[in-house]
Amino acid sequence: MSRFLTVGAAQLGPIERRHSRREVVERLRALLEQGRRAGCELVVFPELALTTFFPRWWMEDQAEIDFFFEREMPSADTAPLFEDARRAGIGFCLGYAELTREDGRTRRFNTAILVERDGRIVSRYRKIHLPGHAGHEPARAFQHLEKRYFEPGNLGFPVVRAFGGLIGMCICNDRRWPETYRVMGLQGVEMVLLGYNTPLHNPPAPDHDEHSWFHNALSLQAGAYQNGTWVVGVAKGGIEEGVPSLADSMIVAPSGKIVARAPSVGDELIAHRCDLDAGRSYKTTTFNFALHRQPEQYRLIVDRKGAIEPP
Ligand code: ING
Repeated sequence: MSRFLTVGAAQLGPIERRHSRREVVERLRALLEQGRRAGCELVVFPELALTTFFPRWWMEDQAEIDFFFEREMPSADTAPLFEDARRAGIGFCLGYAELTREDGRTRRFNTAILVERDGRIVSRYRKIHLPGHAGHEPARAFQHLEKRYFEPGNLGFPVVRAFGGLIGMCICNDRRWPETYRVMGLQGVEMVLLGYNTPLHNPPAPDHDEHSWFHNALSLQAGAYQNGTWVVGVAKGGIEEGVPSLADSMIVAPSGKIVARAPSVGDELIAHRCDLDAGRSYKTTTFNFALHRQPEQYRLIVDRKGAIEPP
């Protein structure tokens, strides 16, 4: 008896700096309603889905920076989304900038939460791979200051039992690193949920720009196939505060096949009825980790941070 989970990828178009949390939450509620009508049990929103992608700007005033962070979740502004979801019996994944107090100090993370159909937050993930730079680089057309505004995540890559399966999360740049999927694969993950804000121009490597769509799909499809898991990638796309950003949200099967893909660059829901057992034939044969992997030969992956070439 297969376990099916109908999941929706709720792609967002641009969020401008002037858009209030309340205005954005109304867009999220509209996408959730589209998900309800499509029969979704789980709706996935993008990375930093409550605000514009503020790491594109150099800011020095901490109060100005902290404007973009949430101190509580749900908050007064996001409570209506939680209420709609609970009332509809739909779960969701939401990316946002998290400001919290831990170990006696203020911490700031690029965070995603997983909310079950009864409204409970059942998992939290904090982005581990922070791309970009920490210092002001005015020569760039726009900044990418995630290393300045966030700490690297301190929760690992958790996989939880939810929605009748094994669900994991990651965020944006994480999707480009095979370690991300493998750590979750080693926990038996059946569906990886991730949001992204990806500029179509990468100032340090403009020659990569034309490959943006290919690199996105390649990363999601490889992660799915090599770990026998579903991968749901959800964009905040379009031209946001003057920065053209990749859309191309998609749902990828454990075979690596793309089964749903957003044709627009705006607010749009795509959905698919996912068979959570579809990864089994990969996990029990080609990617039977227990049978085939040789971890003692992989030491460098954990012990070494940067590449060291032979003499
Ligand atoms: N954004 C980008 C991403 O990894 C980036 C950073 C852009 C990396 C272009 C490489 C090329 O999709 C975030 N938010 O991680």
